Amino acid sequence: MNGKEYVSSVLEKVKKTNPAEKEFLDAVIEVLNSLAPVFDKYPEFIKAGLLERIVEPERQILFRVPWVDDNGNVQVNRGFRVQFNSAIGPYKGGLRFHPSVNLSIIKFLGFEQIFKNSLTGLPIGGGKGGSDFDPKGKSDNEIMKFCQSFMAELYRHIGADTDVPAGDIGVGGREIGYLYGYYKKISSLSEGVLTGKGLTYGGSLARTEATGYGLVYFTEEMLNDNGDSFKDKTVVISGSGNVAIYATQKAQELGAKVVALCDSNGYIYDADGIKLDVVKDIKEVRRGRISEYINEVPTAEYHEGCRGIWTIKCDIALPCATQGEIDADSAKILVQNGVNVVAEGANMPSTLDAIEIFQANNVFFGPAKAANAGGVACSALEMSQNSMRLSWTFEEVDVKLKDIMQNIYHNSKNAAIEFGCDGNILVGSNIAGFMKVAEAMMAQGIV
Ligand code: NDP
Ligand code: 2IT
Repeated sequence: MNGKEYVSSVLEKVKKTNPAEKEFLDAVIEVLNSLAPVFDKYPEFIKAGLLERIVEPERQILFRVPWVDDNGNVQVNRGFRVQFNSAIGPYKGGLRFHPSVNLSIIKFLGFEQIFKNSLTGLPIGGGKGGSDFDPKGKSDNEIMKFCQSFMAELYRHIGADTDVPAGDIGVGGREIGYLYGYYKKISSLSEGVLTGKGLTYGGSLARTEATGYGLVYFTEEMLNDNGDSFKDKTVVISGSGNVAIYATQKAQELGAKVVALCDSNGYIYDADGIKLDVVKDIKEVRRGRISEYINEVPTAEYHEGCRGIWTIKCDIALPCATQGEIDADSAKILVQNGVNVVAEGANMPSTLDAIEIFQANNVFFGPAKAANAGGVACSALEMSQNSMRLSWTFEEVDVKLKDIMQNIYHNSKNAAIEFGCDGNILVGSNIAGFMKVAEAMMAQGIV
């Protein structure tokens, strides 16, 4: 059996055994489609059933999360933790709280996380979790009650050397604080069981900024490598959460003009460049909606519906909201408008069709697992600091983050060259991420 035949036989099996899991299947297709040349070079991987094992999570935990709202009503949500692969280190990956969360979404995120974490060069395995809980419109007390009930079950499955969750959509500093406090109470352990912690109880400087900054460091390296940079570029960034805000900040620092941001209701367009202090006040302090921006900046425009953001002419597009936010139609419009670079801050924001369109039109494409690895990389640096019981300065962490992002770019580029796909960072990142996990799994026997 050659590499191509092996990959398609495993894909068929994954489709048959996970029929209703669209997001998970898309993520598996995207990775496996890059790997055929690896199996031609290392047929021993086929004999070891490496792919069959890697597409099956080591463990999937589903649980009931009951809590009482401010009106005294009992609410029930579903909790998830998928511990996907621990070949190179403890399971590591965020928790997402969003009403759309289901097993397919958590599995796609966990699967991506395996290769992303490997690309960071740090010893962390892949996992993901979350709940269909909707934090929007909930009081602080309700958020705390939910987090405590969620942790009342999760705590028995995690630990500083077992599985280390962090934030993702709907989970930021506030939620991590409530989750950590309850873990400590019921386990009696003060340990680095979560990352993204507050600075007063073991958090790392620069973790808040890390995903957005890392995305821009990665993209700047890709641009520099092609004789270009962020300076004077027009940039569209989707989302207005953690990743979008700090991507905007770093892109502006490098001389770009960021003209648009969005949330799930609509987008703002500010031809003069987004005023980030206004956005931070709305989103981080008031937990408001992006539409409020035009109250403070009346020269800007607000449009209902988030897809319209991709009709804005730009040189660089950084999708930083959620999966599937750029479909083929949006990709075509971006290309018609002359986009030169698309780098993914969100996980799987471009559909498989959209990626094909970018590649067919020679758009420089930075895939999520490479471009947004800065967040989890900094999480691993938080784990290191917790183990040492020491803290590094912001500058020390930032220098390490930048170095990691530049290495991810070059390792992905070099893997693409080695396997005959020069210039294809998507294929290169899949192969580079896969190789380390594969070698670790080969060394550890059939487990
Ligand atoms: P936040 O919760 O801070 O922000 C999410 C943003 O995306 C909000 O503006 C939100 O709008 C918008 N959004 C969420 N869902 C949708 C949707 N269905 N349609 C349109 N807009 C939506 O999350 P993060 O910034 O942390 O995460 C953003 C993306 O980055 C996710 O894909 C996440 O997996 C990825 N990521 C995050 C990392 C991190 O360290 N935080 C690390 C690596 C990747 P609204 O307020 O209306 O919901
Ligand atoms: O998708 C991601 O990489 C994250 N949400 C960050 C995970 C982490 O453990 O910091």
